[in-house]
Amino acid sequence: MPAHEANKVVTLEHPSGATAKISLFGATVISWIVKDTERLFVSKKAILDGTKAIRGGIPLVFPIFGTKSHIPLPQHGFARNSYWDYLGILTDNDEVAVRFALKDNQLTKEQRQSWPHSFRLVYTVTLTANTLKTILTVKNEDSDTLEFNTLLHTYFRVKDIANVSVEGLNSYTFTDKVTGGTTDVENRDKVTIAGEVDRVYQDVKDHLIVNVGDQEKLTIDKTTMKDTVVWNPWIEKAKGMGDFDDNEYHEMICVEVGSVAKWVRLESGQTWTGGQTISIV
Ligand code: TA6
Repeated sequence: MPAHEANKVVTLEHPSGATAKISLFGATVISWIVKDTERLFVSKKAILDGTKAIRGGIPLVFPIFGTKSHIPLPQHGFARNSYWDYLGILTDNDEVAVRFALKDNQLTKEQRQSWPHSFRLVYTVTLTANTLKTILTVKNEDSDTLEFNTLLHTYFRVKDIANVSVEGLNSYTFTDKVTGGTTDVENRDKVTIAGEVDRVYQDVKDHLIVNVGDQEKLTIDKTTMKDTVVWNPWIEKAKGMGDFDDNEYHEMICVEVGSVAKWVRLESGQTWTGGQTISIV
């Protein structure tokens, strides 16, 4: 049986000095350091005792995005609130990877009642000198078809949100949660943040650029993840989160790749694979 150590954190170390840390709780990436700089944001008020999803890093959203009236699971599903099994570390001379697994038999009775499917998730985090790849596979081990949403809820650390922009979203339709779910079409080459932003851009191309300030940029190359969410809580929503400091909205932006606008259908016995590679340019 693979190790299952509650509250444990796995550290990946690359010969270049790059490191990553992943909590077994939610298989949440909670740190990614490249060139001695932390690239992910984790709130200083994040709860790390397993009683709440970690506020920051890369929470893994599955099997629902948001809430669904007909599926009484907590917001964003159970994957980020569950202890995953540690499957081990693989290294070669250029990359170091770790794998985690979550199966239906690790869920609570309530979770199984809310989402009664036999499944197996395997999540692989791979570190190289200047990239972090996070790939999820979903195996339908049931006799029936299942449907799911999934999303990598990545919190990028930035020095000042005023100097941040996201490129690659121009011309895409988005649903705007801030305006109550209206849809619109993005017309900016660079999406900037000057207030609360909570948008699901649909069917977006796979290559995005996040300018994080000081002439530094990251790229996101997504695979099989159709949509991209851009989120910053700004002042009022920041005040409303107990696990987020009132002023931390200045220091983060969420650019989240996922398949959330539509359900992903998975036939019995089928496997789905999707994820992202984030690169420091
Ligand atoms: O990804 C954006 C979003 O869906 C926002 O609407 C906001 O709710 C955010 O996720 C954080 O959700 P959480 O459940 O982690 O507080």
